[in-house]
Amino acid sequence: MRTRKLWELAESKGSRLIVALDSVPVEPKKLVKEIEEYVVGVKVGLPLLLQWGSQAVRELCEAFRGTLYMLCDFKLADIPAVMVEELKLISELGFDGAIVHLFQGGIKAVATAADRPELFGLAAMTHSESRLLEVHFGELVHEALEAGLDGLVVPATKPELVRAARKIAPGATLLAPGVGAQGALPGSALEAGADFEIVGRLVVASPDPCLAARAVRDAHRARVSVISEWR
Ligand code: O7M
Repeated sequence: MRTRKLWELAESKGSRLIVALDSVPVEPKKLVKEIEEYVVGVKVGLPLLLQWGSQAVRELCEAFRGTLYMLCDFKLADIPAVMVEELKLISELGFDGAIVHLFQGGIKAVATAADRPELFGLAAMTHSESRLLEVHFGELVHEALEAGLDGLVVPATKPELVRAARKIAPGATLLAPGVGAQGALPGSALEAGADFEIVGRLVVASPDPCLAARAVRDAHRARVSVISEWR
C-alpha cells in the first residue's frame, strides 16, 4: 500500500495531525523539533521555501525524514513534462509526498513517472470562492483515482465534500486542511471521513506551538476512538 509510512506513523504515534509550515516565525527546524512528538508529518509550503531557501528545506527533510512524513505543498499544476521534472527535484530534496492540482489534466502521465514522491490530488479547496473547482469535484476525484494517485486533499470547511470523497473513494487516504484559523473544529473532518487533518496557524502562530499541537492531537485521539467504534 502506498502512504504506508504515513499510516505507520499514525499508528505508532497515535496522531492524525499534519502541521502546515508556511510563514514560520522561527527557524523551521527549531519549530518542528518542538512539535515533533505530537504530529505524523509536516507540510512545507512555498512561503517557507521562499523565506528560508531550498538548502533549509533540504536540511529540514534530512533532519526529520526518519521520524515524520515530509509533505511538499507547492500545489503543482503544469504540463506533465514539467511536473515530472518538478517531482523528481522534490524527491531529491527528501520529501515523501507532494500535493498536485488535478484541473490542468494529464495527471495520469505524471503518476506513471519513476522517481516521484507519493502524490495527493486537490479535489476541492477550503475557501468559499473556489467555486469552479467545486463544480467539477466528482470529476476531479475520478481523475485522481484513475491516475492511481496515493490520496486526496479535501476541505475540512466543507464536510459534505469530505463525506462525498469518502463515498466515491472509500480506500483513499484523505487529508483535510481548514481546521483552526479557517473555522473547522479539530476532529470535525476526521468525523466526516478524512484520515488526517492539516493544521497551520492554530499551531504555528500559537505562543506555545507544542501545547497547541498536543491539544489538537488529543482532540483527534478522542474522535478517532469514537469513529473506530462506529466503523
Ligand atoms: O490552518 P491554516 O489555515 O493556517 O493553514 C492551512 C494550510 O492548508 C495552508 O498551508 C494552506 O495552503 C493549506 N490548504 C488550505 O488552506 N486550503 C486548501 O484548500 C488546500 C490546502 C492544502 O493543504 O492543500 C494541499
